[in-house]
This record gives sequence, C-alpha cells and structure tokens, in this order.
Amino acid sequence: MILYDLKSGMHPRRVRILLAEKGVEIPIKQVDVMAKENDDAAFRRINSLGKLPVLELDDGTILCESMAICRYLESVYPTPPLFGSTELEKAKIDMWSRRTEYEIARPILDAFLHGSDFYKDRMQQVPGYAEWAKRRAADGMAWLDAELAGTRHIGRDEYSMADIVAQCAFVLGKAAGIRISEDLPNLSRWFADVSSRPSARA
Ligand SMILES: N[C@@H](CCC(=O)N[C@@H](CS)C(=O)NCC(=O)O)C(=O)O
Repeated sequence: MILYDLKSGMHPRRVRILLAEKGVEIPIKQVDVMAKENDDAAFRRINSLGKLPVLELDDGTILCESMAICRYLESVYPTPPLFGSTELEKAKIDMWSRRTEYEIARPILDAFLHGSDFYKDRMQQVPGYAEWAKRRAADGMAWLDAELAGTRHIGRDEYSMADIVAQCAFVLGKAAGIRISEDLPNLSRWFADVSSRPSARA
C-alpha cells in the first residue's frame, strides 16, 4: 500500500490520523501541489479529479476519497474501531460524521477554497461565497458547542471518525481565518482534548 498525501490538506489528514490511532505505518508519498504535480497527466491517471488523498493497494487498485479510504483501512486494521462495532454504533458514527461534514467541514473548506491565495489560480473564486461560508461555519460551531455539552466526544464519549472529520476541519480553519471562539466552551474543551492526542500530530 502507498498513500499519496498532501501534508497540509484537510482530507489527507483524516487518513493519517486514522492510521496513527491504529498504530499503523504505511509508505507515504508527498505530492507537490505547489508545483501542480497533482494536476499533471501522470497523477490524473491515478485520480482523474487531481485530488489527495489517494491510496494505492499492492495489486494496483486505486482508492480515492478520504472517507472511502478510511473505511477500507478500518476493515484491514479494525483495532481500535473508529467507525463503530455494532450496527447501531456504525449508523450513529456515520450520522455524526455526515453532520460534521456538512455543518463544519464543508463551510470551512468553502471559506478556504473561495478565500485563500492557494486556490486563486486553481479555480474560480467567489469572495462573497467565502464570507457566507464563514457565517455558516460560525452557525455550525455554535450548534456543535451545544451538542458537546453532554458528551466528551462528538455524539458519544468515545473518540470516533466523526471527531477526526471535525478536528481536521478546524486545523484547516486556522488557514481560513476561522477559529473556535472562547465563547464556545464545550467546543474549545473538545478541540483541546482531541488536539492533545498523539495522533493529532500525524
Ligand atoms: N472529497 C475528497 C476531497 C479531496 C480534496 O479536496 N483534496 C484537496 C486537499 S484537502 C486537494 O487535493 N487539493 C489540491 C487541489 O485542489 O489542487 C476527499 O474526501 O478525499
């Protein structure tokens, strides 16, 4: 297996954290996005969308999409389970992963896509959309703060893939000028908690 990676990217970080939580090391190849290596013909043959992460299996099979890669790695390395063990746990973690994706990760990503210099000559930016996305992210953070009042982690006490989705979004948020306000004590406590895990440095 080899993981094609972008060290600063929100989606590749999900995969690295999941691997670190499981104590698994696999070969990692950094793709030079500054030099647009992800956009050249050779990489487009690996991922037609030119995005990271990509997991290449030993038989040459290519897996794109961070959540699909994480699910595959969970099946190969089931311990500790980050997608749940029982069917109900799995459904609940899926529910919270999707909620954090739509309410937190998507708006933060949109604020970065439409507001950062990095994407200036890579896509058509709509600055007003970046501003709207920041407001959406603020709403999402207030929502998540309230949800975290009763549990240590997102949707339950134990750490799961839903936490990874949100924590990677907040790391990107720093580059998009989005920070967790001290007025959100539950979210601040949760972020300090997940950031103190050794896997957060992956
Ligand atoms: N839905 C994809 C999104 C992948 C994605 O957007 N990756 C970004 C990094 S976080 C990327 O490769 N950006 C490089 C570019 O767009 O040039 C996933 O979950 O893997």
